[in-house]
Amino acid sequence: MTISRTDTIAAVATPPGEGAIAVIRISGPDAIAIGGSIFRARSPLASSPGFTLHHGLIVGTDGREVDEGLAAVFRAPRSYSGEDTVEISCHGGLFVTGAVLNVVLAAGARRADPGEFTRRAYLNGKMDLSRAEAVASLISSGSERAHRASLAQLQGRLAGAVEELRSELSRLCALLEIDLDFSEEGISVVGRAEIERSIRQVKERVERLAHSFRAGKIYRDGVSVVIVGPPNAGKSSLFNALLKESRAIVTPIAGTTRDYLEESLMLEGILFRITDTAGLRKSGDPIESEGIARTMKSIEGADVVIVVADARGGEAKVVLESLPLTAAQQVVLVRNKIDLIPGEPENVHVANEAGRNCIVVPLSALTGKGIHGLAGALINTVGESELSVHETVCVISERHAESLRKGARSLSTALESLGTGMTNEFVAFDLREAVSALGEITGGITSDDVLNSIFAQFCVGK
Ligand SMILES: Nc1nc2c(ncn2[C@@H]2O[C@H](COP(=O)(O)OP(=O)(O)O)[C@@H](O)[C@H]2O)c(=O)[nH]1
Ligand SMILES: [Mg+2]
Repeated sequence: MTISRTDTIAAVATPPGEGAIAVIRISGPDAIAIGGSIFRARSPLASSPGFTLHHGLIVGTDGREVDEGLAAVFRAPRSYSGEDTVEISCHGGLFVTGAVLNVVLAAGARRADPGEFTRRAYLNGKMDLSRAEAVASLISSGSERAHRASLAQLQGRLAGAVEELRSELSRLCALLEIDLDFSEEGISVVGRAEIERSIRQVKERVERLAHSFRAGKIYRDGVSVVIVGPPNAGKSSLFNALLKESRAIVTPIAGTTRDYLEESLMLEGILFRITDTAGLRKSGDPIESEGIARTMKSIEGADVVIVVADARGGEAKVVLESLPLTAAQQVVLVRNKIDLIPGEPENVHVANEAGRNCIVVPLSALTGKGIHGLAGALINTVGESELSVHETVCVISERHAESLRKGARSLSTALESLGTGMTNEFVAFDLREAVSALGEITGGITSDDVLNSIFAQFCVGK
């Protein structure tokens, strides 16, 4: 992808489909000339000041009228992208928006790449990189917490925290360098103990930010939960009871759920992606075997595995032993069908089964008794610290987390250098490495490859 910053781009900024209105965005040096050439209004766009709204007709280069609408004029640098911009609001419909966009393209604009408006906003200094990325994550937020974390990032909370740490490190660097100048005369103005304490403090904060990505990832991607167990244990019934709708087919014939179904469940503002799977048993039926193979595959990517078994039998342990579980995965053991066991206690508890600590939830998927306890158990798998980090800044991008980790590593090296009595030069070098690692979060990236991979995640028109 070659990006020229001097051409004029256009795209439909609203999602495809039918709606009351759609917005076609034009940005670049010729935006107002191009917009003006296809928009017939009482006062021409070309001579209109910024922040003005015009009613008129959208007309093709051949003079044919395409739609009636509104055009908003923004003049550089006071626009989203920092360039001259025209936003045409027309009627929302697949055909009409496509027709208006074609008229704009025929008048000289180029079709925008995904995220190109935001990329220009970044390159024009309208927003730092972390805020530009927050735009994409805000748009794709699927849960309240993802939304909250993205909005905080968009408002510059992460950028603010990172800039504070960078400026503290730069200050320490300067101190070390001043000392370097004086050291030839054998005078030391900087207490190394004091520098060490400050570096340690910054390192702790950097690590805490990096660590917040554990929660950030959960906010962003949700928690993936897989329901497994022998046929007829009541997996699909449980799936339905959890989602309170009959999405999965429930039948008394063993082996009905051959593929798997995924649905989303929102608990405490966190997205749980729940998958119902085929029963686990040796099967001669090739379709069912395929389902079982898929079950095993979906277990691999799961954060939480719910093992469902009939409370009257002892299958849970056997199933648990047969699963390819990792240490990081959490297991919830559902003892189902307690409606068939009179007097069965329904308290959620932790027990050791097949050598693992599991949360045991007795319930009845049929009557709904105990389902509430399962929802509570799912929330508990997320962990107290992950649920409470929204009080502070939360990192929601792998790229940011990696830069923070890189910064923390440089700070460790700096502390080592200090500890082993290396000269200030070495310590200052490591600090500068940390400053540049943290700088990658907010900007300082000009490499096209990195920028391309960041903005490729955007939708067209943003
Ligand atoms: N009595 C009782 N029957 C249940 C319960 N949960 C599921 N069932 C029944 O068990 C059978 C198998 O259920 P299903 O959800 O299809 O099991 P799956 O094969 O594990 O997906 C169906 O007849 C359900 O009605 C329960 O909690 N109590
Ligand atoms: Mg089923």
